[in-house]
Amino acid sequence: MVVPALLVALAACTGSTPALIADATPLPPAGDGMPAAAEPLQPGPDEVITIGLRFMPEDITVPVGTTVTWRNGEAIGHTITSGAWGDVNESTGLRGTQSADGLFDHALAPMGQEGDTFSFTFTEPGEYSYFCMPHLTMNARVIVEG
Ligand SMILES: [Cu+2]
Repeated sequence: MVVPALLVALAACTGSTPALIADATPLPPAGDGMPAAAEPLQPGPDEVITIGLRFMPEDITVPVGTTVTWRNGEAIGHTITSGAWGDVNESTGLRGTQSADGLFDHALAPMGQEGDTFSFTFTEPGEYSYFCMPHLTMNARVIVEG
């Protein structure tokens, strides 16, 4: 008596599963806490995207000889300016100091316009800090490994 009853219960449970799935509303894919976008921007290999007044990723590590490309992911201009930055406020993310060193300095056009990408080839190992001149939240590094 016990075994057939259990089989019936399992069958009923299994039988109801497709109906539950069919009734379920599809959930949006889990993100990083970013608002859902029609075309979510993800940096490709050796690529940095400017989005939300940040560089993404803020630290990128590449082998020596790599050409890194920056791509503007929003409708405002940025600069890719090499040089040291520091004294970043932990709560606001704003840097307190900056010092361009002239290795590269490019005005990145808004997304979709001519000049919305910039590439630079790193031929020496080292840590290369850079920032966006007008936006104090935009502070990042390229780490070049030999
Ligand atoms: Cu900027």
